[in-house]
Amino acid sequence: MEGYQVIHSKSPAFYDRYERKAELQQQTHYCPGCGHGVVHKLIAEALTELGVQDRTILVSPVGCSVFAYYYFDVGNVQVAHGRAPAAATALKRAHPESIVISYQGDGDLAAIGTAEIIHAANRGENICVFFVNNSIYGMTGGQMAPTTLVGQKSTTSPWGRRSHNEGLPIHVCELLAGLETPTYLERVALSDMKNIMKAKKAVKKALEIQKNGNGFSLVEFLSPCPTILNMDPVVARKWVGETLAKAFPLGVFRDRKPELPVDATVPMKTVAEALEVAEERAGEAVARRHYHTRELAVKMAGFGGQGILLMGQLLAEMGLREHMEVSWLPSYGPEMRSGSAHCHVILSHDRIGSPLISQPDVLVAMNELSLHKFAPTVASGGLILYNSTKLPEGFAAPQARVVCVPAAEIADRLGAAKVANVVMLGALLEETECLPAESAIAVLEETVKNPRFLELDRKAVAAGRDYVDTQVEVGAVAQPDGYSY
Ligand SMILES: Cc1ncc(C[n+]2csc(CCOP(=O)(O)OP(=O)(O)O)c2C)c(N)n1
Ligand code: SF4
Repeated sequence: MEGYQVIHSKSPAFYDRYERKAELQQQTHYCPGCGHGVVHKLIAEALTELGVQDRTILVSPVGCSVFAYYYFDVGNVQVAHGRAPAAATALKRAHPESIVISYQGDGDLAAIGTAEIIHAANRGENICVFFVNNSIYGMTGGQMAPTTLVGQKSTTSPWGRRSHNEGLPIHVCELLAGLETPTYLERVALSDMKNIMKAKKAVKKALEIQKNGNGFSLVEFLSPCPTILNMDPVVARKWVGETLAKAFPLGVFRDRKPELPVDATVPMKTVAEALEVAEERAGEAVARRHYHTRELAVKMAGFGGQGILLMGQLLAEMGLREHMEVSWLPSYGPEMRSGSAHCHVILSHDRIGSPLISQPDVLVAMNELSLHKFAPTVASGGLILYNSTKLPEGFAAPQARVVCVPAAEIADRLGAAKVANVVMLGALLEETECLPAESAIAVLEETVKNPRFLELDRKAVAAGRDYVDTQVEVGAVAQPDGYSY
């Protein structure tokens, strides 16, 4: 802009736009005067200054800051209420080179997540926890938090917190300072510029500790929540400095690297070593087979009792036999029979990020309900296998190839309606060529102990493959009135 010089600009650790709200892309979702925005800014600036944005993973909580992932241009994971330190532990251990941040409110960290924070700190996990203490549950409308002050009113303590009934406020830094393992614990306040600058130093220091592999840090920010406290933003900031900081003294509660004895009598082993499968696995890696896809995400759905979950397990077992990474995630309703059941199976040559599939490459729909429900979610260019001779009238899934396989009818002809799932598995193998059919037979031989059922399952796999081979032309797409070639 002419006549102006930009001396301060947005940190590159933030996205340019807040994508969630088309109409408010330059505005955060936080209330005016909220401390979360300030903490975000301090973290973003520190990430840039330390040059670690590219390898940072931010774990967002449940609470007003649940949408932190809309702002930070880093790896983002959002987790269930209170579980952020546990998720951060897993992320850091799986990716030791990354910088992992657990971002949490006081309801999240000090109420439902009490166990997670204490144990993560006690294990001395090499993570940073940024803990926003605004003395109240913000997002849910102002219930009492473990940090609510004695006498402070909330929707669940309308007469004010009473120590004899609700207990005294929990001082997280002091509590964690009772443990041997944390490296750095500091409480700061977002009450004025001087304290905000101290808060910035604390954020940077915590990140540096992690960067240098020096263990667990937690920075607690006393933070204004003008909306719930029903205060003007300026008054809320003042209240933080004058009232909240009196009950929660500011300062450093721990600043030293713990010297932990290493028990040399207990050797460190990987899970594979402990299970004595390490060598075998190493050999297997060389024998790894490569199919035409790097990853195949399959959703299988139908009624309970149709063997949907078993079909998924068999496919996952087959993947394991072929030395692939696999995941199997079941989902079923409360009814044992006739309720809906579905499962997600991923076969991959790389590590699997999440077992949850939102856009399957392949949908196996064993009934009409599942076809209608899940077909729109199938990825463009994906495949739908439908258990019928033809599609329901009016059904269309233009983005995918739809192939009808009358698995139930074929199973009936084989003399056992319940092997329809195995027929469909055979059809899936043939249509996708994702895994060799011998692998299915090997898995069935291991799983099915009764020779009569095993024979039936063999026939079912063969019949499913045969149907696709002989009845479905290459490139066929099913239409409501049958096949169009
Ligand atoms: C398991 C579970 N219990 C309860 C809730 C409801 N809930 C959502 S946010 C929240 C409190 C958030 O307060 P806080 O952590 O202090 O964060 P703030 O909103 O003040 O930033 C609660 C209780 C939930 N989402 N999940
Ligand atoms: S309710 Fe409070 S914590 Fe939540 S966004 Fe508004 S000011 Fe911030």
